[in-house]
Amino acid sequence: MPEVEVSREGAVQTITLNRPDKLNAFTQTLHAELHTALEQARDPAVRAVVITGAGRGFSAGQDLTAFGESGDVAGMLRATYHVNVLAIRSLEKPVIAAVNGVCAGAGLSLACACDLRIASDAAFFVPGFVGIGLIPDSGGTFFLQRLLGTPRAFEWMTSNRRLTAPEAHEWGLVSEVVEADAFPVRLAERAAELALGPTSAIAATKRLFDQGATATLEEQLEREAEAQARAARTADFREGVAAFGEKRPPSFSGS
Ligand code: T3D
Repeated sequence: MPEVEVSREGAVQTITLNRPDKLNAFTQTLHAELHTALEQARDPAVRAVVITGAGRGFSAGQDLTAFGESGDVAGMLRATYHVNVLAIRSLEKPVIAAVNGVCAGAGLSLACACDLRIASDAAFFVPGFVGIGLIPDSGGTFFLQRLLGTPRAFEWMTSNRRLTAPEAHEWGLVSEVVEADAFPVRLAERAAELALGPTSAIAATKRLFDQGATATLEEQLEREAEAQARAARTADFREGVAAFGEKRPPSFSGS
């Protein structure tokens, strides 16, 4: 059985982590298959990506039965988690973490690497790392600090407190909480909505926010000016303005 399943509905590619018996904990195979799936998502025909989990988990992080097998923890992180986190950030389209269930350790880091998080009300979030004497890796310290602010992120990551989906929403960790029964439908709706958007402008927005995290105002103003000049040359911009003038919804092609 594949440890990652990939499906496509229109312009939306869904990547499902598929080790439900182990709450989709990461193995070398899962990392490799996730990487292949993220490579497939580079196809320009894909305009939104959803990452979710099979069964009652999103992901419980590293499979602890296979932890540090090679003895080279840093090397393993670089070769697996880092590659996939960077692949998500470099995808020129929105990536949604559809947090269907428990989300812990590096599973939490992976969800935070995505552009937005939508949670089922059955989901909960657990730092995991501190529970076994580790630090939040795979971008955990980077993304959580930005999403939650240092005091809250630090307090949470050092407490191993279990956060419910409504609490995660209140904290701004997830943008939406949906009743478990309605989750697949709402998710498909939100992903389709994003896939119908002006994909290249959305990709540029994603890149600018990433760059903005460490830029000066002057640098960021310059990047925005250049990106806007490119956006103003796209077919989607022409279509957006035409649709506005004709008082109809725009039909964006993503180009
Ligand atoms: O070198 C490196 O690898 C460094 C990288 C580190 C990255 C990390 O992610 S470190 C953090 C690893 N994750 C954890 O520490 C979380 C461990 N899991 C838990 O604390 C709990 O399972 C949860 C809070 C996530 C969920 O609790 P609960 O009660 O809902 O489920 P459960 O009964 O504990 O788990 C269900 C099954 O999944 C169970 O298997 P079994 O007994 O039915 O055969 C459990 O052992 C398995 N499972 C859960 N998490 C993991 C796991 N198996 C392997 N690895 C796991 N991480």
